[in-house]
Amino acid sequence: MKPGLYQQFETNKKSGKKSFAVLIDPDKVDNEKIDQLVTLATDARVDYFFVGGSLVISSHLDECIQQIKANCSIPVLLFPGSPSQVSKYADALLYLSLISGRNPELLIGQHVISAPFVKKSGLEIMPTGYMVIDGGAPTTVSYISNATPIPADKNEIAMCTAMAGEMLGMKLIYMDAGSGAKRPITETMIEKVARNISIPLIIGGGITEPEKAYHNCKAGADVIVVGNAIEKDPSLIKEISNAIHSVPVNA
Ligand code: 1GP
Repeated sequence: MKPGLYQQFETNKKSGKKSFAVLIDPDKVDNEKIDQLVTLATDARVDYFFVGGSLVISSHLDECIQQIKANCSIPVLLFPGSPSQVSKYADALLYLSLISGRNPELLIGQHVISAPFVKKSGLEIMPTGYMVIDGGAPTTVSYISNATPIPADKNEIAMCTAMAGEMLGMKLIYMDAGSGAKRPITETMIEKVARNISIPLIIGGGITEPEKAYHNCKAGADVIVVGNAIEKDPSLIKEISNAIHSVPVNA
């Protein structure tokens, strides 16, 4: 266990330093691909790896994380699609509660079942209010979660949901338009949410361009997550990382 990752999130938020997380879905990578991503991410000064997926059909979650850890010092955070996606080899777990939905299983049910296992893992636990925003097409997460996403133009609903999440004790808010979303989350929504919470804000889903990542950060995102676009074109890692890290601190 490596304590202090959340502290790093908080410190970065206070100073206005923006971070970049590369999402790796264990179902979509082989060893060669992991090595390639690790090399590119290290070179591009990527801040975090998020590892997980809505399904994770393959059983090589542990191996995937071990391989990342053996080849770089970038922290690995689990972004689990189900309670079975816990690996002691990661540094921390985004302990997600789907606060935008009304499916009790994903709000608290699965947490009850997995609590002893999660606690035993020794991972740093980051309680995360997970909000799915409509990205223009049904995504795996919206189907699997059986929960209606927040409509893309309902900024006030997003704002109130995030505020409630913070007041309930969540330490992070993750707004996600879903992997491969046609329409990523708007800057207007990000700004509205960011202005009304004081915990770090993670944004992901459908981000394919460095400019978008940059504008998301300017609007108030603290961490940008990109998966799909990088799977298709790994050279984007450097461009997106540069864009995110070029946001002036405390801008
Ligand atoms: C999905 O937020 C992540 O849960 C990343 O989305 O794969 O579209 O980049 P993409």
